[in-house]
Amino acid sequence: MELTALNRSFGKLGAIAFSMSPLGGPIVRLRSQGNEALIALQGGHVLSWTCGGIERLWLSPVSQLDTGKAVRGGIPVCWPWFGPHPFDETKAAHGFVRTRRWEVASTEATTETVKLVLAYETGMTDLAIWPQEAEVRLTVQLDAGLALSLGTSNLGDVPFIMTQALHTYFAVSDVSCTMVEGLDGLSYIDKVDGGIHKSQKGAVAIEGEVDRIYLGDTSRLALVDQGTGALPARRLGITSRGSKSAVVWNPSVDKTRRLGDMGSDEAWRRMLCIETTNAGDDLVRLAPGDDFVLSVRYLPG
Ligand code: TA6
Repeated sequence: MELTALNRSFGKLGAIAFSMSPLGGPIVRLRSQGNEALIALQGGHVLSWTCGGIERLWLSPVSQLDTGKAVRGGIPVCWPWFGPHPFDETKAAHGFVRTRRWEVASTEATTETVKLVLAYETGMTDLAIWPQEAEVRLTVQLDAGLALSLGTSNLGDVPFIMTQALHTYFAVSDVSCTMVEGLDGLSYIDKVDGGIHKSQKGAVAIEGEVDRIYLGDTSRLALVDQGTGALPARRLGITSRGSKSAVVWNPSVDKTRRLGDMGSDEAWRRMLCIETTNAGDDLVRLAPGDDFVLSVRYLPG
């Protein structure tokens, strides 16, 4: 559906508007309580979230839309698998919906909150990659904070197992003075150290490349950015449901260079991924007709 029709059908004056992004694809802008979010129809991808006048997400300055490549930064939707494909390494990491065009299902705006629902239903082109019939829906709710719900429905007649993630790239003043609280005592898979299982002691500090899948109660986390002389300290609460895992990732300098799409070799200093997942041992099995929701809410303070 093109932009005029989208605005006619789903736009809400002053709250919800569709436009063409300078990144090269259609986006929707949500506004509520002086806060704003930008979401691309490609991948149901949240590109930006400003809250209290501060951009809370990191987005690579070289990101482009509609290039067939996933956008680096924001909140990628990794579905219907997280990380490498479970048994076919020729398939793209983190599933295939990041580069698909999602449809607008509904919009809603009140004085307190604004809501957008985007949906993607697997089709013929996907069967070769993933032979299941399913629909994935992303609900984005903007108010004093930002909430996302990722719902999956099994539309087929056979069960399937999936993993997934809301792979959020947070903007930080400097990753060396940033920590993640709420994971103390949990076991984690250390992907930088041969995938061995370790136990977290205290808050997670970021020293060198960090790529960890934490397992257990990850429902109440916090990003604690102590700030630098130039940039203020800030804290962000991260509460989730439907997840028994979480990922903390920072590529550091070598992987930043290998990725080649972070915008600069030093970009890793200004971002930290804290991902709400069903990953590692935290698998989701959906019987025919079943639904499953993974959700997260971000709130400053
Ligand atoms: O969630 C962490 C991770 O799995 C890292 O290993 C790294 O690969 C990152 O995701 C980015 O993946 P992408 O496919 O977006 O380049």
